[in-house]
Amino acid sequence: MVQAVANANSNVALAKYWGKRNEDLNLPCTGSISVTLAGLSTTARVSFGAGRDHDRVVMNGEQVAGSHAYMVRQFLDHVRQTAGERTAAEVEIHSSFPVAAGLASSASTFAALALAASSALGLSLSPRDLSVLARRGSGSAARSIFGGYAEWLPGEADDGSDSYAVQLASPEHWRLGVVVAITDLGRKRVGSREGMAHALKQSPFFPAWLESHKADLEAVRQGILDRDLALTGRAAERNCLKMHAASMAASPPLLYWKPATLAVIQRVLQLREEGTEAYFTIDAGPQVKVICSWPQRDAVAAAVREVPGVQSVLLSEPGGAAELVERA
Ligand code: 2P0
Repeated sequence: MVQAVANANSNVALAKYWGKRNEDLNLPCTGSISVTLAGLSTTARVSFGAGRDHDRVVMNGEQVAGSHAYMVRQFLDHVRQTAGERTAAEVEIHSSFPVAAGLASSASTFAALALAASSALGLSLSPRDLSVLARRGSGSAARSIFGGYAEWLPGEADDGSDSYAVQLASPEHWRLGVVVAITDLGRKRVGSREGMAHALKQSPFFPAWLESHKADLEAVRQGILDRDLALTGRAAERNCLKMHAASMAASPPLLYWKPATLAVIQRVLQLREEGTEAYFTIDAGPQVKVICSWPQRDAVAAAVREVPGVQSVLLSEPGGAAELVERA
């Protein structure tokens, strides 16, 4: 039997991935840029050759079936094919934060799985190849291979060989404060995969989302390189609102927000009027991530915690790359 354990952090996109040009290979319509989130991590243990007939997938202590298990099995098939392996796997996944609630659990899960499964099978992949592999599991996982700030280059090749993430800047380059406001812990009704496909096909605003994305991406990249919070934050907010506007305008509509999501947005805007530089972003769920300067992180967290409907607040900052914890 061979096994490996790896750990990867989640990430939050400041210029977002929303829409694919190839659904089978998770090839995006646009580039995207994210911050890898310290402390919001997933550990994956993968063992091959333990004499099982079928892959067994356990997430946070419970055996999973349905679409989650299917995605993991499909991913394992791809890794097995690459490594010339035939045996079934036992997979244990553990996340330190609520899964399927818009906190990018698929990003940290597939980044950790890519590293654990490829290491267990003796594939010694470069970070770039690991990013290509992680992308096959879930697009946003391509970025979670790297620590700090990562940019996923969309690529042009039909086989996806040039669609991977690169590190834009290390965690030490800019110690950003990241405050995560949890407004609802229920499982979301429409996952990202379905949601972005629906927006692409059914939203009259989707072409506008694509056309205006590049300017946001460039502003976010420059903002990060210059450690310019206003440039980064304003572009991230614009980009987030456009992604959600395009989704809301789809038919039938796709609305990820809860009342408390909007209440946190309003509080962040008010914080800025009061002189505290803080900016929001929201992924495919109701939680709000607020970025701010490191020294203001506690004050921003305290303000957000008091917003009616906020259940809890997590504190994060730019975190490290995916890591191999053990190989046997
Ligand atoms: C992002 N999201 O850039 C965007 C913003 C959600 C909103 O990437 O189908 O779970 O597995 O490639 O990566 C979430 O989408 O989708 C996501 P798949 P994924 O972070």
